[in-house]
Amino acid sequence: MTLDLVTAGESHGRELVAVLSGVPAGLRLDRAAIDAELARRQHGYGRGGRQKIEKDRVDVRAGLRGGVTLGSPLLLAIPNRDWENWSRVMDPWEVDPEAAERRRLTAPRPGHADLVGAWKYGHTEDLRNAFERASARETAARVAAGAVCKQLLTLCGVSIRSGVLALGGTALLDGPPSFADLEKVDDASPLRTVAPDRESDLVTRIDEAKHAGETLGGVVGVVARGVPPGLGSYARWEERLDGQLAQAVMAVQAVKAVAIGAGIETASLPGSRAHDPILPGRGGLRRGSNHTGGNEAGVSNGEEVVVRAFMKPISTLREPLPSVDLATGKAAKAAYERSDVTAVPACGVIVEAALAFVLARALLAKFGGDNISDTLEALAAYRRRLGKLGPEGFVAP
Ligand code: EPS
Repeated sequence: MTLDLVTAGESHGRELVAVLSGVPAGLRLDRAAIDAELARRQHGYGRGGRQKIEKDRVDVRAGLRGGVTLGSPLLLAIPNRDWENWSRVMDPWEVDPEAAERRRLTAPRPGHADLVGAWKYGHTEDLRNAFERASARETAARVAAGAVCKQLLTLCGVSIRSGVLALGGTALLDGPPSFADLEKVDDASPLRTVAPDRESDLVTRIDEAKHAGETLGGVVGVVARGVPPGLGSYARWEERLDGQLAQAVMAVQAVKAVAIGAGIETASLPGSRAHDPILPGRGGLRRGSNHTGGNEAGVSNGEEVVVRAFMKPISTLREPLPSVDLATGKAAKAAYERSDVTAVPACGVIVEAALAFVLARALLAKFGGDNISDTLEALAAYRRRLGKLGPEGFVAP
């Protein structure tokens, strides 16, 4: 049984849902911890009016009894509060034609799903049919599922952190972050950056962008510590852990590039400086550096798993770019509805969830277990097998 995630739901529909199947039975879930992840995703300076409406909370509808997983698929639902204002436009069975007409969109935004969605699915009449699903609101469902994966990972000794490394062209940290860099991030700060003392300048930058009808992108770093060596495989290309991570992170809305470790920087270094020396350590092997970001040959090597995601600016602009009205075929300004100026701080939380899902899936693929205690026993046996030739910190207790 493999860990599997499907999400469903439209941005202004009744709710978002995630079906997470393959979670072992016997895992006690903490509901408040899932809600806390949802709240972290909603936090961050630069969000628009929608976040004032929503207060995301998880509702677990299946797969759980008395707070403990049953081994059956988990159904996680996050109601959309805004549904109240949109039900006549978005009702699954009966749409009010006048209300829908008022909300109809025909001039696609460059960079959003509008145009490709119209072409691919035949949504030319009303682009809303494309972008409602493409909206980054969907990431609330991924974060809820990721929060469940994090609870499983915590039992296995894995923790994940994230932070903003750059925003709107201002870099706060060059190169890949370490877990220690991300420990400087204050979740309660306006922007969740690695340099909290510089956030007030960035807040001003966001205010200026808002005033100018602009949007801003940036870079987030996410690091997982305590990942057992041996997740993923070089034996089959599709099982390579770095490939799985890149796919899941690139699949976050507006992410246009992904780097594992110092993947970008090592391209310009000679081999002698690019690779991480293997050294004798205290009770295990240690590495002289972690340029590889915890991944060698598509397999975790026990070092911190380090990922950077590069996010483009949000494509809904108050000063819209040139487009074509698909109803008339004539030049027009792209559609505008309220939007965020930036969602880079939220992107960090979402990439954490993407990492949590991929690492939990790879961990369950290696250690299996219909019940969580089977998984933990298999992990402990593996730890014993590696013994003193395993990575420092992952040796027999
Ligand atoms: C989004 C547009 C905005 C964002 C939304 C993503 O929503 P609305 O159209 O309702 O103003 O706020 O993100 C969220 C709602 C969220 O919870 O992250 C888009 O078009 O991608």
